[in-house]
Amino acid sequence: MFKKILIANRGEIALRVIRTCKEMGIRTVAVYSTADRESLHVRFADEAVCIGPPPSLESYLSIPKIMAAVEITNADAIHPGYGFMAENADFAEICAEYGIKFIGPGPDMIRKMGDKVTAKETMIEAGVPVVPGSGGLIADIEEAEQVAEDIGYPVILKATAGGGGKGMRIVHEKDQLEKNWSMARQEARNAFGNDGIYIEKFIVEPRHIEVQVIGDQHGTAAHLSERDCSVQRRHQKLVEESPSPFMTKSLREKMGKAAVKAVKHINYEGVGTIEFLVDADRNFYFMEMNTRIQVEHTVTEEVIDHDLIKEQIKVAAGIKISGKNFTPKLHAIECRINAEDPFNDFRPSPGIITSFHSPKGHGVRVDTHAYAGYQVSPYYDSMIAKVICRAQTREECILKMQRALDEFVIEGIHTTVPFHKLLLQNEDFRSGNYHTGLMNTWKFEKPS
Ligand code: MV4
Repeated sequence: MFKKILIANRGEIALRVIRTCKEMGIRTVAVYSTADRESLHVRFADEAVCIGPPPSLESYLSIPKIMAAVEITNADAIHPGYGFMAENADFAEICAEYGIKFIGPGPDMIRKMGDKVTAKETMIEAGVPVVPGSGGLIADIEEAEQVAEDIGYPVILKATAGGGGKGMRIVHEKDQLEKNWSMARQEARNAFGNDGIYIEKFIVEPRHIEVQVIGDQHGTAAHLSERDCSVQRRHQKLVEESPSPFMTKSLREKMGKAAVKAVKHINYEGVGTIEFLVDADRNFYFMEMNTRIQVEHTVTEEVIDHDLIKEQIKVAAGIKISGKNFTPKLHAIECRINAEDPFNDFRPSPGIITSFHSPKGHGVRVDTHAYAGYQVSPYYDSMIAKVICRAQTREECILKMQRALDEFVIEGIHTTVPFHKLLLQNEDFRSGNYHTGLMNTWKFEKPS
């Protein structure tokens, strides 16, 4: 087992990883920018190294600075958390060159899944259903027209280097294709330095349902059931839950099997997520694979009652997964609390938290690095807390979340707490009858 893990991250996830390391008897190293001097991850780690000024490019995204921190502290592994270095194949490669274990899959796997066309081709090989489409990169507008004609409109143009919604264009009819084709290429070239585009049939009002997976270094793979992440706004998830209210026993079996087949086919090592689009008829299609621990892993932890960071570290250390019971027992919902004003287009609201009281009690978990007096920096992600509730049923879970959010006091900045209170009263959410279009059509207002 590792003796010392450097956590190349900040905020709640850095704290989350430190907690598990402590329980496993592993020493921890925090890295921090000058904006995070007063952060809890710095205080709770055994050692802490300042790696630069507030901008991420000069601190949390600087490979030389992180590797220098590894060197001076003698850490034998790096936990990347999510975001920042988590899906940076070059970083994983440099770790390997230095003999430092990157806690996650190898650089080749990160690259393979990071290129969406390659990922899709790999899933076709594995026998996992994918959205009908071009099956590869489109060379020119003539080919785009041919493919769109064959699969039928509406179609969606996606950048192979994209993901998470970046560089996508929906095309409803033939005479809009040429314009969108050149726009998609241009956008992809500017954003990723790679203008490779592929085409898919556009699935109308899909659900985003993802399956948590784990694979060890000995070829054993398991799925840890699903999460419904359909409540999103501009590709930012707001709420996640498990089980999905749209799930049936048979669909769970089919999606779980497909996810395990995918993991086994690629010989995946680590925790990961297979993202699916699910249409109204419960057809499911592979969308992307995330090769990292995700923000919403906590939802799965609550329903299966296992520490996923612990499983992730064990697998990275070469320990076999075996005999684990990963069946979901409860219902869990996570509300992401962001320092944003939900009544002002979710505008970021950095500043000092003057008062902070987090909810407590049975079935309530709050993962946060915030406290009274904490300064929310404008330099980083606006998520300041995750409230995760668990209960026997979805109905009880919603009631518990409402109670928890009513207890949450955060003063000095705007937060998304009032948004979540309204969402929990929304009829489509309450009935479980929602899809990824919810946030486009639902107009909510500030309560007076
Ligand atoms: C789609 C789609 C419909 N049809 N692909 C958005 C994020 C990126 N991972 C892929 N996305 C989508 N791909 C086809 N063929 C609809 C979306 C989509 C979406 C997906 C999941 C969650 C929220 C979404 C919001 C808008 C569009």
